[in-house]
Amino acid sequence: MCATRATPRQTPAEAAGPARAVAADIVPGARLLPGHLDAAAQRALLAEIRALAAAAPLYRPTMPKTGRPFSVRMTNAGTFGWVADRRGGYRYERAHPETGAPWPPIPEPILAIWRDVTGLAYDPEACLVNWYAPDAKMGLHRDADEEARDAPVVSISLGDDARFRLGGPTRKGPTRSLTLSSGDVLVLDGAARHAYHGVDRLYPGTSTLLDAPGRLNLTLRRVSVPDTGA
Ligand SMILES: O=C(O)CCC(=O)C(=O)O
Ligand SMILES: [Mn+2]
Repeated sequence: MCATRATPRQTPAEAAGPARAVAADIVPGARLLPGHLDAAAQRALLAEIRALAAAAPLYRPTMPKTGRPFSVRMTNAGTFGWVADRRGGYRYERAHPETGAPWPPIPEPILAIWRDVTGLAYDPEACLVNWYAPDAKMGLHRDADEEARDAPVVSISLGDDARFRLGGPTRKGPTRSLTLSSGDVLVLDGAARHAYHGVDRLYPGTSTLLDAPGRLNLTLRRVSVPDTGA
């Protein structure tokens, strides 16, 4: 599977040590699936994301406290989209904050990845698309705006490698870094579902999937508590 990875050279993080298969050792419930998507699947997904971004353009959310813009540009698919601004803080909305249009549905191939890696009977309701330009990053945070607190979060990486930091339940606790490469899928379940995490940096030029240096990340989340019939 790794043979299909579009990473022509080692990143500093990879050169530094065995950072690829350790996600589960950092926080129980974190499962890294390196190279889960082969090159053809990555290209197919990219076409889906381009169509999605044509309908729901990438935009820059702003920090609720300071009003400063994120370095990451975002859009969403699904019933709910994750948004952030001074007016309402971090939250889910049914419509794009700039166009006012409902988010497009989550493309079927993306739902298929969720079903494949989680084995769950219910689907995600939000697919956050993060676009990282080469100098973009995402600070340490927890995904905590969902009612469905026990549903896993599934994260899909496309494009250049990124240094992902994964910690524990407190912001100040120990963290470990791992490299996320194009085609990797990371499942945050159990304790890891509530762990602090962030993206420290990109390694521009490590993937040839995208036309320009940068990285796309898809984060799939269940927002409302699923009816499991229990
Ligand atoms: O880009 C990533 O790998 C992580 C994204 C993330 O944590 C988020 O969107 O909440
Ligand atoms: Mn997150």
